Amino acid sequence: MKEVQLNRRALIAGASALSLTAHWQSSALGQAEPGPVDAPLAIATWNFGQIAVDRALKTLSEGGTTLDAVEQGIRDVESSGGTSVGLTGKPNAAGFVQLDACIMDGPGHRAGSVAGLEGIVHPISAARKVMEQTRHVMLVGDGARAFALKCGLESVPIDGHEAKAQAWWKQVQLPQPQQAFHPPVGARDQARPADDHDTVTLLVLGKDGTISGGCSTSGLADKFHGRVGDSPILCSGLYVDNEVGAAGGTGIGENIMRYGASLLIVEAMRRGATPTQACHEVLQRIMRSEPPEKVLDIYFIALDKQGRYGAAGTQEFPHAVAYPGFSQILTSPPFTPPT
Ligand code: SD4
Repeated sequence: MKEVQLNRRALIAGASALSLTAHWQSSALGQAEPGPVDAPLAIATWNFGQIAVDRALKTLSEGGTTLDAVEQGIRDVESSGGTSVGLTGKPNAAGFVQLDACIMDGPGHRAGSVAGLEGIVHPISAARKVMEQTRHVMLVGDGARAFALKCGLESVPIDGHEAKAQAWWKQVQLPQPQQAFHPPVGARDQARPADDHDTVTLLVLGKDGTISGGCSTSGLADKFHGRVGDSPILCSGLYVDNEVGAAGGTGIGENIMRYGASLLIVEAMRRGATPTQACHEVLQRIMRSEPPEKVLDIYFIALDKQGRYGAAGTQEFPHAVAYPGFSQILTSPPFTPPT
């Protein structure tokens, strides 16, 4: 697996090698950013995103739709034994893995999502079933599990969870309002906090211009029982607009969902920003509104209808990109807003 740092130094030093493959071009912001590529194109969060993008391209090459590509790519990560996606994910504070997932299809602007889902092996498939087999967009908790079971999705028993969760709620100490609203506090440029969360978010552009996206996660480790993050919330952890492009997030969901960040990124692209510029614009906007001492730990990926893609976050951000003849982990540098 080859990692490429998306910065000016890499652009200059590696220009001959990189330009042959990743179509780099210099952006108005002075940072390297990828130029358009011929679809199909897939981009996904983190190193495990490579499993997702490779499977997405394979699914397309076998005749699948972009929606199939998203579902299959994410299913592979869900069953890869990773520590923050699927049933091997991070337990919450009560000791249970509660999963969030969402899927969105450009054509028809359709979407489905599940939140707080327990004991279902492929939450992304549950989200797709919500989209395709109900007149709703989102199902949560017990209802989402019952629906997934009714659809015949693979499951494991969750006997006794409810009683234990109630016992956990009885003894939990609630933080004071100020501590609750601003966790954790530290230097904004400090290294990324310990590996306590990660979401797979996957965006796919098909040859015909069709765009689909999805995400799946166990959410933040040690979260409150019942806590839902940004990932299953449309416009926050994921947004797809077939006329423009798509965006998705990962990181501390509370710092994404209060801004509807994925929608903001797509809307910035609608106004003419490239995917990288759009991610930067929204990061800058969020950073401006938050206390400077607050650790935000948020990351975004985006692609547009023209086959451009980009990613950026508050810290170094590995993400996977694939299109025919190319599949790599790229690493975007920490975003620092212009002064
Ligand atoms: C959440 N955004 O539940 C998810 C977790 C995540 O990288 O993506 N972490 O808040």
